[in-house]
Amino acid sequence: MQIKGLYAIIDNTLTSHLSHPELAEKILRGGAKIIQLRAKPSLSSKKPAVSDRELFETAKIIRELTRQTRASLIINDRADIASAVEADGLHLGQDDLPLANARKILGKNKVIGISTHNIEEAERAGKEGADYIGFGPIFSSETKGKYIPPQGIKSLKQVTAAIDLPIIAIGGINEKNIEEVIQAGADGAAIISAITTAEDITAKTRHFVDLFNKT
Ligand code: 3NM
Repeated sequence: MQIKGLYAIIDNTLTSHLSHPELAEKILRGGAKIIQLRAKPSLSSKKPAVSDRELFETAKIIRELTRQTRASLIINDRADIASAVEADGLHLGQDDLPLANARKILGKNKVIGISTHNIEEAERAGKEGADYIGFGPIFSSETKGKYIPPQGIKSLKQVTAAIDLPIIAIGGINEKNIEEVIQAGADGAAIISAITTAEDITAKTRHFVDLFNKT
């Protein structure tokens, strides 16, 4: 699969009235070709995280939706769930399973990406064999949960110049600032709130998909 363009994250942290499959359906209808399932416990309530079975069932439904729309599915954090639903890939954070171990579970043919928050982490992820690098937060983001200082466009430019892997920029990306992100050399943009909180999620997704198709 090609890691390029809109990378839409299916996360209902800010829109808990929609289930993950409902969000995925709207976003896929907007033409997204890469989606990531990110099921974290809600930040605002004390609800526990979803059970493994529930996560698996959700991932299975979304896998089917991506098959119907010829989109790729990446699972956040969980190599076991990625493997169980035959996802296209896995996305790891700095505190998740080490890449080499996740690779053993998933094999060479699955895509594995890593979240990085500075150039050193990005370079390390490249050396460890990541297939793509998530870099951020570029701008300040309400969605992440844990506060990480925004890295800005200047750092994004440094990373895109230094690392010869697809770079997916993340964090606070919206309609107003996405051009800057593309001009900084990012191969794609991972977006949550600018899509999930839109009045028309499908139309907003389509807007971002078209923007990348133009470039
Ligand atoms: N990871 P939004 S920022 C999930 O910097 C996530 O690694 C980040 O959501 C990182 O598009 C972020 O609403 C949140 O800002 C992205």
